[in-house]
Amino acid sequence: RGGETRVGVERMFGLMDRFLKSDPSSLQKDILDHVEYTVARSRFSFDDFEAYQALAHSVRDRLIERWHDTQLHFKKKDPKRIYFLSMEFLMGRSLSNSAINLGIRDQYADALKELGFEFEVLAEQEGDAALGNGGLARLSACQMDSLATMDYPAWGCIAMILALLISNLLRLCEWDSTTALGIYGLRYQYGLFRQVILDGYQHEQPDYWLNFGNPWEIERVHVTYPVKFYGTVEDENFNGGKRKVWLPGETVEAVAYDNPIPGHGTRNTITLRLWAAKPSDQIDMESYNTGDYINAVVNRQRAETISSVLYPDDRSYQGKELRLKQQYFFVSASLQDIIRRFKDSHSNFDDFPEKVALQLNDTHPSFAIAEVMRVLVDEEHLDWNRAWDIVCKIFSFTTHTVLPEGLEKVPVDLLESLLPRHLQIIYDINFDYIEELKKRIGLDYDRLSRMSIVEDGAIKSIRMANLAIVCSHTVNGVSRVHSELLKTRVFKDFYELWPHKFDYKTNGVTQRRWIVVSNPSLSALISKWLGTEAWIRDVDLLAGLQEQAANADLHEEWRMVRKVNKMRLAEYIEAMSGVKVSVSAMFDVQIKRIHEYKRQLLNVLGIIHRYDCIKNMEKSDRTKVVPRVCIIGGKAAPGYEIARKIIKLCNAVAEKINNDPDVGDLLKLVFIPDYNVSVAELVIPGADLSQHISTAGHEASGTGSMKFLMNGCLLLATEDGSTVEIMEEIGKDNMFLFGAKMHEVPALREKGPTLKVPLQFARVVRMVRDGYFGFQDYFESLCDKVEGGNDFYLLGYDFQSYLEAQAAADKAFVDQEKWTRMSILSTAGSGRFSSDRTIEEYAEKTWGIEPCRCPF
Ligand code: H53
Repeated sequence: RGGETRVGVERMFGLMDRFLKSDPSSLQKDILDHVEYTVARSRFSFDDFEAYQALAHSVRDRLIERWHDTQLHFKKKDPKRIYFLSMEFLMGRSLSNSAINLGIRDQYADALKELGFEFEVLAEQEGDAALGNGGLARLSACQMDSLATMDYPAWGCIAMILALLISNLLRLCEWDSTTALGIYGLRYQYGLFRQVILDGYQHEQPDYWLNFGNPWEIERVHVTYPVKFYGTVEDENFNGGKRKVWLPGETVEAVAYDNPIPGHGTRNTITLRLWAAKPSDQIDMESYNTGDYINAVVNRQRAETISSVLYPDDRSYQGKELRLKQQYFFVSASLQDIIRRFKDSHSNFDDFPEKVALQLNDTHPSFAIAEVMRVLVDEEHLDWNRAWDIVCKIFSFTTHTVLPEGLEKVPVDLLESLLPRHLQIIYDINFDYIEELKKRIGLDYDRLSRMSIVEDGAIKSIRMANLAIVCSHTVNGVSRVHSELLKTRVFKDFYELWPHKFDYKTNGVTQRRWIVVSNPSLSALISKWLGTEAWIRDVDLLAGLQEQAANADLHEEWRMVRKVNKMRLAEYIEAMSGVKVSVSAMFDVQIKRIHEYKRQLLNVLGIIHRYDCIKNMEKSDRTKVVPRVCIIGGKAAPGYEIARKIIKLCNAVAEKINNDPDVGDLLKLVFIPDYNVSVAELVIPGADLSQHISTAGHEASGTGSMKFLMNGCLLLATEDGSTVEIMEEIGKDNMFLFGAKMHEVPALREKGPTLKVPLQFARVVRMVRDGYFGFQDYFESLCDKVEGGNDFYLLGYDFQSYLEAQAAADKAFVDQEKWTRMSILSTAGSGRFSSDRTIEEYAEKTWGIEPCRCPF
């Protein structure tokens, strides 16, 4: 057989072109072949969508080619493996990003032109992959781009047969699908809901994003694992003693879907492996034998619901069983994959901590801790202490929030029925840990109870963050101030006990997506003025623009690029909302999830104030007003009433202002529906000013600010999360800062109703209360939230300084030279906020991995 295989391999290898060609006619042929054989349309008759599908498959072929090479290289080198576990990824579209990272976007554009198609137009045909809610999910996507670009070893389970054959031929070591970094997630069938605005209210529609197929994923029918739930735990005799055995009641199959993620300027192409739930192969003979065939099939089918829908609330976890099932399903499948791979080349677990590191992206995958213990103790029969020692060496944990409702708690009742063995394990971990704790801190029962993994109370729960902290060697926040808050408030008790565990990694975003893909003309301008494209991989080079910040020629070109982006955005606004806006007005943008702490309401009340001022000023004075187009976008979690009301208020105010002839082009307000990654790619390059106005001490980081900064948009911001560090990079004078500082907030809150608020604030709230914008009853509770001592997020207190910051922005905008200089300095100072830097910090300080560049 060996001989036969060798001959076969040589024949096969002889037939293979080493690399697919990327000259225009090869690309054209490829695309047309895909039209004919993949999309199954005639090459003489296909529309834009079909052309997109063919194009995507042609790009995918090239991705797969590099992906194979990367995996073989990693296999040969066998470096340390880091596994990144995240329940959410917001990938957006893939076509442009992939073609640019592969370095063949322009070749495709030329090839398509001759066929009568525009690359850009086809790229628009792609829907967003929205397998996540907000900042955390988009951050994960940016981090993947950096991991690939910086050549960090990332795994993939490639077309194994071919890989085996090639590795035989090349006399590489045996292929065992060894991988070096795994990024795992869930393949939700329904992504984040689509937001439709009807009469100003948010309505949610399901996002069945797979309806039109997904050319970027590869289904791995042979990579499946059983995931078990429910059942009972029994004692069993073992080696003269007893041991626990879990007898699960339900089994669901996890199937892998691999998504190749290309780096930029490198052949390295890594894998995002997403799990989908499928009915298990195990047949419930009982039901079939009793003749209940239909019900048996229907019950099996229900398994798929586990991965069917993404939870649309990114911070309050209401102890829903399905959510818990998703978490465990994800964790169990990923760990089976990881452990199987490890065992393929190791006969025991001695080297596990040297070969495997597990990154918990927020608390969502924290059940991985209990699951590793369960597998090591119950299945691999390791002694408890040895298993615990391994667990403490492999986990690291990133927390993304300071909000108490963001810290997950899982009701014990629920866990007891769904994962009875895991509950026992968590109790056992907690018992040992509390005993140890008593030795360290004595019998301080208050503190012991605060630090316990198990929370006693009306609803007994497991505190997932405590579990993650106890078992991780490193716990990091996502900005410096966030980390300070963790140390001094949220996790103070833990920090005092284990100061060495805590550090911070300031978030970053990828300049490939947020400048190169979304703002190609700015990208070209930057390369021209820096004389190199090297900044795309080495973003610190952007600092070179500082020297040119006063150059009149650059100013002119910079303004031209910004104007064209604004025109593109203005067209979109008109198409979406029917509102015509003037591009000479200042485009003032706030796009993010709607949340009270992010204070979209402060923005709307500020707009009402501006409107009120215009209405009440002498006609002759109106010429002094700096025209504004205020743009707000974002989704509210479906059950979050106040957030929904903020959306409605925004639309009600827009309706009034946009139809008021007194105001004309001086003020417009637009609510952009269905905010997502693609919309952000359009809006951010066209923004002059962007708002990041959370109550200080509430935004762990905020990454939107970084995207605007890179694009030369000025920031109007409170000192919170990332904006503090942005201020340190570009200087206070290049931003419009306002508001209470983080350390002032608690004392201000104490004042309650005695806290002084400016008259203008009372006046604008009164306008809403009095029904000036209609819907008086509906808005009443919204107004109550910010008055009468209820103003938890300090809108009233910050209002005055907010208006002053807005006035400063107006003044600066009038001086276009000053504004352009500030804009250039913003881009020039954005280098620190690249996810390349963040990932390098994780790799060096937390994971201990090194780049592993594919040499081909
Ligand atoms: O994570 C972002 C931060 C942002 C924070 C956000 C986040 C979620 O998107 C979801 C859950 C959660 O606990 C935190 O709100 O400040 O920039 C990435 O770190």
